Amino acid sequence: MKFATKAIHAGQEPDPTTGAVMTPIYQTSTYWQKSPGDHKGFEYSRGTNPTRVALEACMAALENANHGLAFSSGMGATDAVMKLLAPGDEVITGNDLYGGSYRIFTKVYAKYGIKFHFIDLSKPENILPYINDKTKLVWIETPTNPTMQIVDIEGVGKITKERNLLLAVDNTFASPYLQSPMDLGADIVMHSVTKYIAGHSDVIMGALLVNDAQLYKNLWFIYNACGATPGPQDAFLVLRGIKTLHLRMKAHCENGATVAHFLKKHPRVDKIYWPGFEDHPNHDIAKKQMRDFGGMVSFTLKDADLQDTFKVAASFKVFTLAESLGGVESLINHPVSMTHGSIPKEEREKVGVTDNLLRLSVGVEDIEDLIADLEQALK
Ligand code: P1T
Repeated sequence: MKFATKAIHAGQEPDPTTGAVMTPIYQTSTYWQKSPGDHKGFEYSRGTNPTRVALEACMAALENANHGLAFSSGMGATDAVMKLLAPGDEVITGNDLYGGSYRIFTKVYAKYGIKFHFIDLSKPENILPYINDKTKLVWIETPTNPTMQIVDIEGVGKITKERNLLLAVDNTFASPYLQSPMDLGADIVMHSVTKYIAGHSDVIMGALLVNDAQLYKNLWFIYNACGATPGPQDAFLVLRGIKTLHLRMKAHCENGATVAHFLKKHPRVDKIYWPGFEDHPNHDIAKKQMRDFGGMVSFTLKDADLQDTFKVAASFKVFTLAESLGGVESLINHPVSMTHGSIPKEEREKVGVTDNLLRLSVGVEDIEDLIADLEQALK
């Protein structure tokens, strides 16, 4: 099956009891057993719930993976991957990441004896000097949040395969519509489902998608033992949102490209971060591993300090000033004070997360209204 057909049908058979075409919200915590252990495959909803099982199968199909696990947030999914590790293990990751990922690595897992190397991942071979016998996992985000760096998944995957390391890819910014890390050598694909997959800014959820049966078993153990699993209402909302993922992504990409080109010519804009530009440092890799360039665009304001940037951020009328991304509505975010506040100034400034940086999640509204809003706000 191709992408759109999977988005609409994968994991979703008519309900066996009633024939309901849409997967019902199985609002139950527990399930009847005829005699102890004799049940219909469901025992307790922390571990399995039919609405969530349908969603997990659909997300796995979209990522070309054998197994899916839904978590109560993207951070819950990341947390489960970290729990595969033991004190003394080492992780290699990028120097531009969602602030919450940086926070859980440095403030939670470093305390448990796990060492993280935050490095420039613009070339796969950059990881080589950091690999030693304690290295267990390479964690990459591509495109990165918020400076839209592109990491060569296939290149990193070759290195991790040869050395028997796990490769996890946070595919949130691209979505499965634009990029398939499993086909490029990833062992684990992670999503903040909250974003493009759910698509309507009304759910917080995460996911892990894997191929290897033992890895799935290990992650399922953590999922059930630690319990960061979402409820059936949220699973239903995501199943509903996912059916239009392909339609939404086409519109996000089209509007994102128009916005990026508009900003590039604007006299108040200094740097612009969008992988579709030929002069983006890893444009060739983006072209190779992505099917389009997405709806996320970041830029800096020329000669602007924090107060000037706040003023512009608060001047939008169609773009809403808010954290998050990937919903149908356009959002503007100030990373330094909002999503990336937990990254120390000297760390974030090395990769361009400066006081004058703004990040747009370009939605699917009429493009003329988005451009007019940018024009008036930048004045
Ligand atoms: O918010 P949550 O569903 O827990 O997902 C965390 C997360 C993980 N990975 C990436 C790349 C993300 O962007 C996020 C969440 N990001 C935002 C809320 C944001 O505005 O950037």
